[in-house]
Amino acid sequence: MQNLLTFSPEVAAARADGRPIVALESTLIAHGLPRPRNLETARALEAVVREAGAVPATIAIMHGRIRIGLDADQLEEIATADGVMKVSRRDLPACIVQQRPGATTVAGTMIAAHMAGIRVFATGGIGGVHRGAERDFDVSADLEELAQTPIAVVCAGAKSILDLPKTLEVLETKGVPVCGWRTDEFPAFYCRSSGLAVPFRCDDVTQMARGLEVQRRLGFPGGSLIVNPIPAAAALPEELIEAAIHDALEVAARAGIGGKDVTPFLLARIVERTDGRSVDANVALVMSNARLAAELAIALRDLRDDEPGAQIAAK
Ligand code: PSU
Ligand code: MN
Repeated sequence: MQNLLTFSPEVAAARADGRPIVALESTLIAHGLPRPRNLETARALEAVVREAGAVPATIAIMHGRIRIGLDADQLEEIATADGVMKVSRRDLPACIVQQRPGATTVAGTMIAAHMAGIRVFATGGIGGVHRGAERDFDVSADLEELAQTPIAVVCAGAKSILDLPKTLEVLETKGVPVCGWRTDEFPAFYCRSSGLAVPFRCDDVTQMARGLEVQRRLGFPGGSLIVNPIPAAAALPEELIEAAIHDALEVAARAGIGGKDVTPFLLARIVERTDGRSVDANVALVMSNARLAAELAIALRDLRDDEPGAQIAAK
């Protein structure tokens, strides 16, 4: 399978030296943020990971290869080309054989990152159980991926375009640890709180790394979700966002949007309805997640075998 992967020189060197690497997704860039902020953000995310002392690996599909780390031209292509495919698990084979440019979702990025030996991934929000899923069965493949692929995903929770209580229920059923970073509540992307409790809270990055290491040594197949609330200064008022989401859901239903188009459609509509304020918030939270992911990747590298959590797990 390794021959499906192409590493950028920067990521290849980091792997050879055992330096901490943070995976970054590309659907957020191609389909989640409007131009030109998307490309600026893609670059800024890589910069913040480097500043924090780790190596960024933005992941996308190009020319029939899974690219782990993009150069400047490739990053620009993913951000500006028309017809970039949104690639989740089920889309990967077709995207590769048809040699189409593809932007990987949370699920797609987790698969690629795991193949590349990367353990930590930063994004904005995950996909989840959509409102009304009891009727249309719209449940993101991201949840299934978290259940089966061992990557730590750092995100700002999920938008309330989703049904957040149902999303948390599915994560529990599938045995995915959800860890609140310095919070007791599951964050709602643009807002710091959702009124829903997280099962675990963690205030220390080394403890979080230990938890991931224990999970690995237990032989659990799946990943973890680390939820990091949007920085307070960037959070949006709940009324503003709820009104925008309401409107977006209505318009999507009327227009008969379905399948993989639902999430990008809702995101674009929310940008319009908030006069772009949602974009500033989105950029701020994903930057904060990238920084935390870098700290976590560094803490994972620095874990020592004789640490208490590690010893217990080894027996
Ligand atoms: N949620 C966001 N912004 C995003 C996405 C989700 O707040 O850009 C993207 C991610 O790439 C996620 C995907 O993996 O949408 C989920 O799509 P779907 O709901 O079709 O599974
Ligand atoms: Mn869906």
